Amino acid sequence: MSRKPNHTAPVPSQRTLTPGHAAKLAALALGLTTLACQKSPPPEGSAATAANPAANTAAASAVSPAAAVTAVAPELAAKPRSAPLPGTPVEIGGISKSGKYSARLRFTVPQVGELFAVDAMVSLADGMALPADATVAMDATMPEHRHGMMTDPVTTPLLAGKWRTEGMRLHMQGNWMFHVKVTTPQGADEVELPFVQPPEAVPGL
Ligand SMILES: [Cu+2]
Repeated sequence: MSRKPNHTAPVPSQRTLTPGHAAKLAALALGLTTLACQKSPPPEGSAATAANPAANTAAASAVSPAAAVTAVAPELAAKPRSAPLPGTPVEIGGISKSGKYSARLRFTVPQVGELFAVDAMVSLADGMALPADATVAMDATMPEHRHGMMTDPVTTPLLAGKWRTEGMRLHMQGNWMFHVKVTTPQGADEVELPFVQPPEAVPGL
C-alpha cells in the first residue's frame, strides 16, 4: 500500500504559531542540523568516522548545546540501514510501563517527512477489552534528540479496541519512540514502542 502525502489538506505545522508549535519548529531546526549530519554515515572504522564527529559537534554546538548530544553516537546513525523500507507494513507491540495495558500498532513504514496513519489495538494487558470510556492518544519522539513531531496527531476510535491516529509525521530518519497513552478509570499508563525510521530512498536503488 502506498500512502501519498496529502497535498491538499493544510499541513498542521503551518497553522497559527502557538508557543507549542514554536517549540516544535525550534526542535525541527535542531533536527535538520542532525539530519544533515547523519545522511551519509561513513562505514564504521573508516578514517571519515574519526573526522566527522568532531565536525558534527562543532556545527551542532553552534545551534544549541542539546544538539551536541546527537552527534556523539555514530553507531546510532548506522541502525536505520537495517530498518524495514518505506512501504512495508509493520506491526509492533508491547505492554505499558506499569503493566496495565497492551498496545499493538499497525502502519506502513513512511518516507521521512510523509504524513501517515497508525492503527492501534489496545486492551488490558491480559487481553480483555478496555472499559468503554477508555481514551487513547498517540505521540512520537526522538529521545536522543529531545524532540517530538511537528504535527499534532488526532486519535479516534474505530471499532471496539481499535483506534486510528492520523497526522503522524516523522521528519527525521533514526530512532523514534511511539508513545501510546491509555487512560481508563483504572488509571493512565503509557506503552512505549521503539521504531527506526529508515533514511530517504536513494534514487536508482
Ligand atoms: Cu531527531
